Amino acid sequence: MQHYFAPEVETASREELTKLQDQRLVETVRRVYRDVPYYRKKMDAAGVSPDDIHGTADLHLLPFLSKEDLRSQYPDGLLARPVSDCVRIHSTSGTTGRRVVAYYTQNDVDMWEECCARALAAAGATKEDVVQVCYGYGLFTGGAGLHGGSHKLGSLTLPMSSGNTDRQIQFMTDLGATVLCCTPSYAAYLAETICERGLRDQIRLKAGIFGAEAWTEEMRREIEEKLGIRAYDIYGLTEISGPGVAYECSEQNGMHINEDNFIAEIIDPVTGEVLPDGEKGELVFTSITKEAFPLIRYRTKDICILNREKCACGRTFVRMTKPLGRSDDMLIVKGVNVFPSQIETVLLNNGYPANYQIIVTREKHTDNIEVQVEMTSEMFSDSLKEVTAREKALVADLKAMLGIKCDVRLVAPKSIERSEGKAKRVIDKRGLYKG
Ligand code: DLL
Repeated sequence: MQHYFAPEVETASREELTKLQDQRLVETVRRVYRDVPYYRKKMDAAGVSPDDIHGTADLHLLPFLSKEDLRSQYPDGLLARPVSDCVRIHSTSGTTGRRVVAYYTQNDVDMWEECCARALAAAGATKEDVVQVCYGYGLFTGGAGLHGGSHKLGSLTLPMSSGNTDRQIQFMTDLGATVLCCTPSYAAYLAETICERGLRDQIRLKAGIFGAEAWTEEMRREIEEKLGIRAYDIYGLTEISGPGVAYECSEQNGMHINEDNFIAEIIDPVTGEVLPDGEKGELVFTSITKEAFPLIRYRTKDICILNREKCACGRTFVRMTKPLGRSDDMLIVKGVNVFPSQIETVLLNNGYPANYQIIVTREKHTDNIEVQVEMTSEMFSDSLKEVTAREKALVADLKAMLGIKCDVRLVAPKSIERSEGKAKRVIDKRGLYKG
């Protein structure tokens, strides 16, 4: 049986959806032009006036917005409402200067939570369910988003946050959790631990909603088999609201984008040209209902394909594939967004040369990141004790910068292979992106 949270919009006709998007886009563009000087300047520079925008067909006239724009306006330069109208912030992982702060009014929180409620309902959840949320709570959007969605649905919510596997499993069994929300790598770890401890027949899970990082179909099958559940993907990003921008349905064949709130486009990441449905390119979102932090043509850097074919679940919202890669070099390690440039900054600040390599591996569902960096010839003559102390200091500085622990290996000068073209800084052995 299909569960919908908002069938009137989730199954609206294409004509109805386009009409709604046209009207909301026109209103949003007028509002940002009037209320956000940064948008006004950008639109003026591109020679576009709000009067040129009559609907989605005119979207391509508007300039793109990038993460660099957002960072340049840190923390509140893009606010379209006074701070006093806002009730919440969330923020991307990363360090000062790298962080993006997203503001929410109460209506923004309600819209976002409804998107998450739709995702839960699409995974079969109802008010009878017990939803265990083990995404992190706090600045990260995972915990708050699914928590709010579960409330909206009327399910019993277990606000576990991340970590403490023993307690997770105890609550899961004692309170009879039926829906699990966490990152796919943590789901795989929980599944393995539950099987190892012989607890499989004590859990009542029927579905899982896993996202925030790339995962493969093989991983889906493994989790589904080990836990005896159906595992659904969920996509989102802090800037656009958080999880629930798009969600999988019973067909498990692409994620439906909440088109009453977000307009999706696929562009060529190099030329910026809009590509037709079915072609692979960078996903771009325009929010059409957000009040505090509206984003116009925001470049996600996620490489995807859009599919507008009819879905057997009855939903008419366009579907996006899982992200098939990134058009920048951002890595997601242990659920945290990591830019190689952050690591380079720490190395250079500590007097190391820019000859380094970042090796990301996954063992038993846990990500590991190792930074190999060449010592200078002066450092190379240090005693073993001094080298160990240097490694320890780097581990601490990297942790402070990234928020996660990296292993550090100091290697001899000139031992990292030089490349004739672009240096290969990152070796990601996890094989997460397919396609
Ligand atoms: O990861 C929001 C989220 C929380 C989504 C919980 C799903 C569940 P950020 O930390 O801002 O927000 O990271 C956003 O994560 O641009 C993608 O590259 C990646 N990402 C998010 N969901 C998926 C997914 C949250 N299902 C960035 N598959 C995005 C692959 C994903 N990558």
